[in-house]
Amino acid sequence: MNILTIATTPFSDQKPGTSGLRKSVPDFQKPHYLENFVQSIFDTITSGAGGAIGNCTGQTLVVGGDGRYYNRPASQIILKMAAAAGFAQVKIGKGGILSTPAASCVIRKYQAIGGIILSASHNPGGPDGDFGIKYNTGNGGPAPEKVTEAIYARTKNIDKYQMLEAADIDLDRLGKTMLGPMLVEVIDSVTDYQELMESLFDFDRIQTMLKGNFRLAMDSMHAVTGPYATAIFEQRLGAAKGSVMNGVPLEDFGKGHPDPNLVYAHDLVKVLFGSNAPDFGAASDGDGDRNMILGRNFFVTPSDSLAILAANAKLVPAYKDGLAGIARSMPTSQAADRVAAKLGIDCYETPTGWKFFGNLMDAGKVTLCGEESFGTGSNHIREKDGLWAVLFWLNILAVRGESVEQIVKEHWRTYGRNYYSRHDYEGVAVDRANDLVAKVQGAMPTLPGKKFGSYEVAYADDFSYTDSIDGSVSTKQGMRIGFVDGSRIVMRLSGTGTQGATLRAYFESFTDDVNQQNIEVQQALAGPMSIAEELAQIKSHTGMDKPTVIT
Ligand code: G16
Repeated sequence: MNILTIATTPFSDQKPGTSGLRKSVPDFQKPHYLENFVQSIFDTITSGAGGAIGNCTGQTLVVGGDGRYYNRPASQIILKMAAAAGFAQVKIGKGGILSTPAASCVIRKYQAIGGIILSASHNPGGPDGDFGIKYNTGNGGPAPEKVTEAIYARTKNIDKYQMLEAADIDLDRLGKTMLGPMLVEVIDSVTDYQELMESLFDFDRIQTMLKGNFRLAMDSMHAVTGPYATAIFEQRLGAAKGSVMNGVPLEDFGKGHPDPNLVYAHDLVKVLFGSNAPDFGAASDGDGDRNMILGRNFFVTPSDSLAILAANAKLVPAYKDGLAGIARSMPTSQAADRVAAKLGIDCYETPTGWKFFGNLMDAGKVTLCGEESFGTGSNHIREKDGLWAVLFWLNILAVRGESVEQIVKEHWRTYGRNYYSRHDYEGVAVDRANDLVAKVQGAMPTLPGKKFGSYEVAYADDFSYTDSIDGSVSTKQGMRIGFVDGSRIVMRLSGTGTQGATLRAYFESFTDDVNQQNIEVQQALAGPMSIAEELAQIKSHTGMDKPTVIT
């Protein structure tokens, strides 16, 4: 056994964003770039910095990725570095593939100390596309900020990394192999995850529905969920063959943009908004943690979806005894808060990023979590979970026997409707985006009490969050302007893009008047949108007349 020690110098741009380090593939292919970051993860684990575990020796690590371009070579590098770092065992998905929720499931099931997930989520892939890497801790969830900060600190002074000199492992053959002193087990990517899903939902009932007249279309967008969706929906639950669209994972996602929204999931949108549409449509993203839910000619906002799952949770076996609490990210609409209030449970508001839900779930404070960015999940794992959300909806539909649209509209009648939309301005020059933020931040102290037509500002602040479990404080998590009538504007810069800056502007208003619940969304939110333009001069700062994506 020969362990090579390789001298290196730091890269200055390895600060993890909202969800790990995301860069273009050519960035990751630079000599030492991936290795520096992986060694920084291992060094952080060993040093115990930021509350990390304190030891790699003898431990089990999980490795898996979304199958995008560079997943395979990166997996081989990580395996050899893990062997040099002293891990006793690595469990890796076949072909180096595990969806993000499956990786979380495997970490928890086999009590690994953590996992390395290779994904840039919904960002496009291919030789010129994006790649990403993140570290999840032993609870199966994304490393908390104090750990990612410790990893970043290490990347800034790293001077060497270690790697076992060995041949590549055959990642397509299931089973165990020794890599030097370390055991590598190539596991089926689907089995553990499917087993977990069967333990949560009423598969018999869903199967009866899917074998009947109910038609389903699931768009896997040529990304990681293809094999999972085919195994679960078509093979296990009896949906018609072909119900899973774009089900073959491709390294470049078929040149698509695997982001399940109304713009990028155009194949599915065409089917669900076309003639003879199926009863239910869903899409998931590059790494399988996001979901979009559609009914026949009907879009369910992710914020409404969270609220509806919460309101109907008792219909699902795993949640039949009720929920401990709900959590949503700050920009997510307040629809879930209304359900929580009615159920008499707490609703927590956290910054954007799934990592902020982990402590609340570990402490038993919340059962369901959700984000406006097409993420929904529960305490069954510590990641958001696209196919879980689809199964949750199918379970509700099977029990209630109503259409998606009927269920959503009935929800609005009961709880009121939170109109909601997000406008993204992608690829903005970074200094222009920072100017916009500075301008709004500067205006904020003058806003409370100010009137814009019929809208009066109730509060304006930059969101700051104190974790109620470990006391850690995260500041500057998004500018929010709340109005007396319950409407809100939120603006923040995305932490997941790789080119320039992405401005996200979120708009929300509320009505409990059933006669006002069917207005076109952009029209219903026109007031807050024009106030945002007045305050932030979005058009001139971004140089764009309209958003690049509206959801
Ligand atoms: C990641 C995070 C989510 C976050 C989303 C958008 O999702 O895990 O918590 O809501 O990014 O973040 P931002 O608005 O900063 O771009 P994913 O699916 O990309 O891992």
